[in-house]
Amino acid sequence: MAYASTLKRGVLASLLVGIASVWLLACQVSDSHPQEAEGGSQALALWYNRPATTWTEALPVGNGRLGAMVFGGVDQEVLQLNEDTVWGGGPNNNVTPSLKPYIEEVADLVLANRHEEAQRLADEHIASSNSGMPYQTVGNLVIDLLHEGSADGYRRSLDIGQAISSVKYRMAGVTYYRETFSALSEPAVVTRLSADRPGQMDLDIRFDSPMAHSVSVDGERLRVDGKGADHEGVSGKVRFTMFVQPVLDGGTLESSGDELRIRNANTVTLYTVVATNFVAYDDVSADETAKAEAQLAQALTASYDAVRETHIAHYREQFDRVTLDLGPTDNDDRPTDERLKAFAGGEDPALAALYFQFGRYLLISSSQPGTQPANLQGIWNPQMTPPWDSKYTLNINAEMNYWPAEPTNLSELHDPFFAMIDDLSVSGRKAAERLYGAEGWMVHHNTDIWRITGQVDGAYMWGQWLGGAAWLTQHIGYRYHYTGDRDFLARYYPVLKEAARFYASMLTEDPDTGWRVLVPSNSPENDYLHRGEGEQQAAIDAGVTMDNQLVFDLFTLVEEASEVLGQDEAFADELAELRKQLPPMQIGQYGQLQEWLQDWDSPDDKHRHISHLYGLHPSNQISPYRTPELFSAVRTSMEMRGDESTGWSMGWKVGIWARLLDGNRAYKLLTDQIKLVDENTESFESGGTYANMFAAHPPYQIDGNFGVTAGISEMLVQSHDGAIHLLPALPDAWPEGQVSGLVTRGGFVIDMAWQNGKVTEFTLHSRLGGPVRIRAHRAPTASTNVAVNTIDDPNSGSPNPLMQTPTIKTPLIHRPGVVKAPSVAPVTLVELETERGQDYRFYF
Ligand code: FUC
Repeated sequence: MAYASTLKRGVLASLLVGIASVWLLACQVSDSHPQEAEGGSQALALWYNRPATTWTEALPVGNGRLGAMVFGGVDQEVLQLNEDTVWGGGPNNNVTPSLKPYIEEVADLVLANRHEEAQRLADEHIASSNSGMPYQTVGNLVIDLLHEGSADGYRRSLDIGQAISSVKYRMAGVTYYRETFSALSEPAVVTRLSADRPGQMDLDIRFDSPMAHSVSVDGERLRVDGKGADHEGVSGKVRFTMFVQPVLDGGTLESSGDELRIRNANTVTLYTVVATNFVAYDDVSADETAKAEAQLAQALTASYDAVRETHIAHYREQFDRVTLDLGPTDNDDRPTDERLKAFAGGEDPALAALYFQFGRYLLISSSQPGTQPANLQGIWNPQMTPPWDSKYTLNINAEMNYWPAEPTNLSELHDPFFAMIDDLSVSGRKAAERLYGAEGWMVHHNTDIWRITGQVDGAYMWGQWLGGAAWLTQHIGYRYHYTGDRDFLARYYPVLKEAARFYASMLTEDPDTGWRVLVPSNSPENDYLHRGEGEQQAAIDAGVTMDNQLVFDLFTLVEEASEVLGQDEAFADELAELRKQLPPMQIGQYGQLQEWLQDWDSPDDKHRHISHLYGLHPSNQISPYRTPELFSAVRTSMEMRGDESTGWSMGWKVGIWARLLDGNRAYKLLTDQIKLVDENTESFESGGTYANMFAAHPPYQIDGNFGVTAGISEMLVQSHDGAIHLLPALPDAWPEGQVSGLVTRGGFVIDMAWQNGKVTEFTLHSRLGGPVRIRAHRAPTASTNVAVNTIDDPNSGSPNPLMQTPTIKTPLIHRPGVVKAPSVAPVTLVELETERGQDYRFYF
């Protein structure tokens, strides 16, 4: 069946509604079996048989910096554009020194156990000059296609094997084909419109945006000049210039007002560039127009085919490092949104594999060396004030974005995150000194492109959190442990050291216990005293479990780095001494891991944050082999918290159940997250996935995608617990499969296949050499001539320096009777010595 093409002009919104209603009146098109852009693979495609009618149906493309959401209409194509430095406001830091006496008073009240008074005082007085600036859209490139007739055979797809989005349909005997990509090799979004008959391309090109902007025609190109908005008293300092340059094969190009008109062309290729005056978080002195000119010149030097080819090659060099096959699907002929709807009830392991790979696609598309790190929405945002300003929330969300980077073989995509940490280590000195009179650097629970470090959105349950620097710097450890890169460690050692100096100077003796604690802080973003609306709640505390775990990990990392680099022995000794005085983890009255210093957890608490479980994941302080009671306590806490929550929370829970070695429960969480929701879903904590596979908080938040990708890799291979653990949490739903290219600590790359839920063979590629331990259901046999020794004591410690596990304080168990012994599948531990660059093959 076909649907009529209508040619209407008007504002974007009415056109989108128009597309929707035409669609509803006259669908369905689907006579065609899906076909990919040439060279693509069906298994790696998202596809739909109708145009996008909402933003979360549109398909994202990006080169780390420049992003577009492609709607794929028949009468009208819309590319909603982003550039990762288009933010509101300008260089500033929201550190407000007048808060210092209040922070001190709140700390004293907490230590005197006057928590409610402390909270009241904090709520009244602790707020910064601003709560950060918003990430903003550039606007919409609108292409009106002036063909008339009925379209059939419509297909819109995103080929994540090649990073190309495409639209195809037939109208009046002509097949139209359109593709868009954000070139990884050039600084441009490239769109080509073509047909299988000459002279069919009649189109008008224009631009609209909610941002302050002007549009003009500059020679044969469209030019837009715009600026970032003023926000919360900070004036907008970002300026951007955008050019859209059409390149025609045949036909004519004319301008009319601020539009370009193309008639009778055979093909049209549009090169869209956007540049800003942003140089660094404290410098907006660049010439945006000169940058845009240079970008356009660069994009136009090669032919379309050459740009496309280099883009694909660049993309595949990163993407193809990991392949994943979790089993077949019967749903190949169903559009992606229908597969999402059916996932929980059906058998579609291939969709879980697609979800995993889509997370890698999104990281490649939103974070490349030299770009800004992926923010709350990666780089895709149509608004001027998106939810939470689409900033960087540091009490889980920003870190989660980078969980897949090292294990899924995309290490260099982690670079923008380190660059941000570097910036914060400078801007955060002001916060440490002026708010706490402390040494080193710190940041609270949020930052933005200007690298603000003060409290955001008030103290309440979030703003007064002290853990930002400690959590961020764990990533320096991950990078080092996965790559063994000592130069990197040396380069970032001062950042680590200065973060540790902040915490060392902040740790205060708790008068009740004598332990050294951080105060005032909170367990992100949960409260222990929750009363009815309008009444005083309380979240502020000292020595919360997550803070203790974070400081423990940071000090441990600095001690390790100091030893590896042979410097600062005295400082490392000082940290080791302080580390011993941190509170131990505690197992409370229900057998749960205590979230706070006091046993305040409630079995009714279903809060989305599970911060105290950081000790199990992403940290490695808790283990079934080394700390069985704590391992069991985490399980109890997870049972208490329940499953369904926000997208990112469920992504985290997939990883936690994987670390709890429970594959079926991890899979259950996947089914909670891989379920179709739409833009009208209002429930704040229900998770789910939009038609375009963006994760829903709701609303859209990219961390849910990255959390699930990291979680699936944790289900297949783990390496945090002194050994490479093969298939630690495989669900019954994936009895057969194979994966290649997953990376572990120690710089090992794993290719593996399994059948009947058990590994049948694997190859270990040793990038760095050195000893390694492997944990599997039984001892493997080596095809290569190498000695493999069975290790009897699972707690004897890894011989590989990059796979060390910490020795933590003995936990306090308040009611030993309620702590259950964990039940975990028996495993065999073997050890071998590897040589740098060699492959080792094994079978069972
Ligand atoms: C934290 C979370 C919210 C949301 C926001 C961006 O504040 O508690 O759920 O993800 O970050």
